[in-house]
Amino acid sequence: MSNMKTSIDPAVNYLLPLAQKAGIETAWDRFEAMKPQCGFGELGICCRICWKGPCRIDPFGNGPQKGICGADADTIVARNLARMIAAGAAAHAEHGHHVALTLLEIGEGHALPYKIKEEKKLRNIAERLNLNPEGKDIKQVAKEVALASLEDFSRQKSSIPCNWAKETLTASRVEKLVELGVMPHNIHATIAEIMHRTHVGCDADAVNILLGGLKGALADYTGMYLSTELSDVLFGIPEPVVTAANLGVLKEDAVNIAVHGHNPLLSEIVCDLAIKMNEEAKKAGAKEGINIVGICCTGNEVMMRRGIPLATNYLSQELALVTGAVDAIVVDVQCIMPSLAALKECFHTEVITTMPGNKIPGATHLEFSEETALENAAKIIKLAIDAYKRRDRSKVNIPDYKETAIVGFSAEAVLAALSKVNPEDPLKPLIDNIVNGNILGIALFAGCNNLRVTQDHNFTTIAKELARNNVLMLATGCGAGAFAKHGLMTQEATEAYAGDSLKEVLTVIGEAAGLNGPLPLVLHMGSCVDNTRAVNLAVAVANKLGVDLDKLPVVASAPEAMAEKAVAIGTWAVTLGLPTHLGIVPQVIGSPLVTEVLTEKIKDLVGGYFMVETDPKKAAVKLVAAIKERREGLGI
Ligand code: MSK
Repeated sequence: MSNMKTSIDPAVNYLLPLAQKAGIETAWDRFEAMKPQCGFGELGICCRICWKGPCRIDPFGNGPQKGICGADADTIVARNLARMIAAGAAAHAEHGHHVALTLLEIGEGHALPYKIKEEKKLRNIAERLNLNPEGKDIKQVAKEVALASLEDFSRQKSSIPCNWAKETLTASRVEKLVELGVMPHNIHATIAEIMHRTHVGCDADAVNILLGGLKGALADYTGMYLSTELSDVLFGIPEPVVTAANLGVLKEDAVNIAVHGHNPLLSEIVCDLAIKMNEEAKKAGAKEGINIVGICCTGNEVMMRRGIPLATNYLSQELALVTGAVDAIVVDVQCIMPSLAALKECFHTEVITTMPGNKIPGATHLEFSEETALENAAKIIKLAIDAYKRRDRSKVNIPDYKETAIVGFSAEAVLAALSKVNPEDPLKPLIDNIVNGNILGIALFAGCNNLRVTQDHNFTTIAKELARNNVLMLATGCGAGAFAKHGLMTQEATEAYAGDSLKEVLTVIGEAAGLNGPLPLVLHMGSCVDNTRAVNLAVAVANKLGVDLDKLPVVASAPEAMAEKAVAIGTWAVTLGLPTHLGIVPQVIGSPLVTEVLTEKIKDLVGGYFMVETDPKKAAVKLVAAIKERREGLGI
């Protein structure tokens, strides 16, 4: 392996040598074997969209400067980027579509093992979507909200923006996006539009393609927003809960079931049923019964809503199995390494895929449907209990590492905590402290792990620097997982790393909210689909101040971005007006034009822009500078 440290996670550093000794291959080995990675791909100048190719542009100017069809580097880079955004948007769209369809079925009275947990939130959503819920039966409201959400996948009139985009942004942002022609009217149509315009022989104007990409990113935002809000309706609004993170949450004397992926529709039922089937596990010899743990964003979902501990984040998912203590890993969609099934050969673990469009050769496929969710979950738990009986105790190596994490800071939970300080005007304490400088600004950490950097290192380094500078921090996805694993979602972290004024504010709010101490240093806002929770809060602040989002001292950072979804999220963050940091060099720099548009010119259009900085300390300096520039703009 190279000299770059693989991870700062002690559990990873404990297990990786064991894996290597046992000849078990992990992502880190495959990353090494892949080197040197394709330079054309890294620069984004490889085109594979037709069978005349593949074509690639010579970045040094000596070889071909155009593909066989005549597309130049700008066109190729812009097309590749737009297609990544479309793929990210498709992932979130499918997630949101699935949840909305489930809500519709509930509204129509179908017998499903789900119920509406948050009636008040559902009615609030209905009001927000102008559906006038007053006096209506809750099932009727569910049906109308589901149909209004599904309309965002089916509307044919391109002049009418998606409901969830129009009703969740500031009026001035909506106006700007409509004016730019990047407001989506239909999520699926917008994805299809990108796939069409980037087809061979279509849009060759890089800037025009990028505008299509912004529209795709806003389609992604729309799908994400409705996913999160409707999931809250069905499964509950997250509230602060104390739990734990890292592989030490696995238990030697329990049937350990890891839930992994993104969609809570199955994992919620597995969690419910695990309580009921606990005795069965005990009868099988597991003294501590069933222990559900989470990985990646299904992990974040159940951690936020139920306090289920998080085993690990994206990059170390294979190592969960290397502990030899996971009896079943149940996966749904997205960010699941196909290599998990191969690990099944070395351990007793049942690797169970559940979604029709997400199968892995070698895994056990147990198809999930909403109608049969209870039976599916029961079968999964039975498979896990059987596997537990086969567990080879000599192969069990649970690293003794776990950290406390206080998680569950939905927008509602943050407002509830603030309302303890000022019941009449909950946002006032937050805004006052931003205005007086006690809080310099707000940073949203999002995104994945990426092997190109030391796992979790960028997240923790930037966060400690921002904390020192009194920046309030929110996190989602595998970034949130990183902070949870490294103890930065604790009150102790606030004491240790927050600047004096930030510490004071977090203490006042935390004490008022009954936490007997400060709020944690980084607030866990959920899975990667939940980034819209941060927008919810930012829009409330912007509306209260009477400014648009691009005026707020709010920044975003994806220090280890990896997935197409992260590309889509980063792009909508920029489109909504946020300076957005990437800690990984994006695959666009083969086009100076595209690079310039994304990092500079776009600022004139939407206010936001990308900043690329791979050094986490320098990234923190740049993020603080961006916040200060916004503060100056506001005259504070
Ligand atoms: S799981 S998209 S690695 S955050 Fe949401 Fe993590 Fe990124 Fe997947």
